[in-house]
Amino acid sequence: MLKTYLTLDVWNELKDRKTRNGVGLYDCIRSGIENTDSKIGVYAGDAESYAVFAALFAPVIAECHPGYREGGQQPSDMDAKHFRPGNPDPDGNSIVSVRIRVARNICGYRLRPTATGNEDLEVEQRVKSAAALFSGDLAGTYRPVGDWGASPSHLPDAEDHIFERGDRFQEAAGLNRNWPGGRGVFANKARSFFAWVNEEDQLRLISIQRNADIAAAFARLCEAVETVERVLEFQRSDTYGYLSSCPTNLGTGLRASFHMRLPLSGGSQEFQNVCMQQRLAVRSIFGEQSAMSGNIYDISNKRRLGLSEVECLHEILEGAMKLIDLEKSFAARTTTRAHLN
Ligand code: DAR
Repeated sequence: MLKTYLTLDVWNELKDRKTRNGVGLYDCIRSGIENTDSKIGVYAGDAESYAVFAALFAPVIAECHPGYREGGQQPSDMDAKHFRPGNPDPDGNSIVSVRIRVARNICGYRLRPTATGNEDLEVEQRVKSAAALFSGDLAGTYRPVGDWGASPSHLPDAEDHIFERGDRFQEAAGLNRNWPGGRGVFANKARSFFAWVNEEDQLRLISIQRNADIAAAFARLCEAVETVERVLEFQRSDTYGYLSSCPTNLGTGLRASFHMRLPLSGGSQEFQNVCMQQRLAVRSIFGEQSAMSGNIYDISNKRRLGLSEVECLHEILEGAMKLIDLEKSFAARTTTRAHLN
């Protein structure tokens, strides 16, 4: 997208601009300059970057969020009572787990790509204080990344518990500066809720169900957000909603992903058509930059801006149910062929 939208005119318009924090155009485009295979290639160095470098960010944002119209009021709905769906996978054959996360950044600090070491440490302390308010199912412990040590025996066993040093895209964006200072993970006792501190955003709140119960995952996440909002105020604008370093996470900052077992239809042209029509992103279950392997897919909502958190969940739910129907139709064809042979 950087190649497409950083035209010579846009470059000449933006190249000498700085935000009040001193963030320049290069701070925002370095990742895409150094990694020309980036899908996006840009990160915002601070909140003001979205306005100061709007000539570049606005078209990127429009492409990241299909159907988004610049200038609208971004809605927000983190009320779990507004999302009470039925079980999308009553047979229990397709959905292995569901994970919902929101990205948030605290007012008064730069975004992570240009954050100073002191800002990272201050954010870490503020989040730890907020995490001390978690009670009941959310109660747990915070562990700085530096504490994990090198030996795998120290690493927690839950796949979503840890985050590692950022990939080459994040490295070039400046997200690994002062690693591992100020980074850490809060986990509740049941390992169904995590708070990542100072990864790509200052805060990632993550709720997991190792089944298809997306309503339970969302209810837990809403409780966690309501708790931390007692002491933390998040960066938000009327048009772009909750601000994040990557334009893909503006608006709600919400990525809801199902890990789905689709042995027959997974990867087929019909599978790809449903994902396109339903605005679904498909990733490996081993991470965004990992290769696909096996027949379990990470299926998530592509749109995060221009609709509310509850609407994001309805969108991914509808998409997942269509993929389950497709898998069943493939199974029926297989059965029919078996009968005919
Ligand atoms: N790899 C970067 C980031 C794409 C969006 N994913 C995030 N933000 N984790 C790219 O521009 O391709």
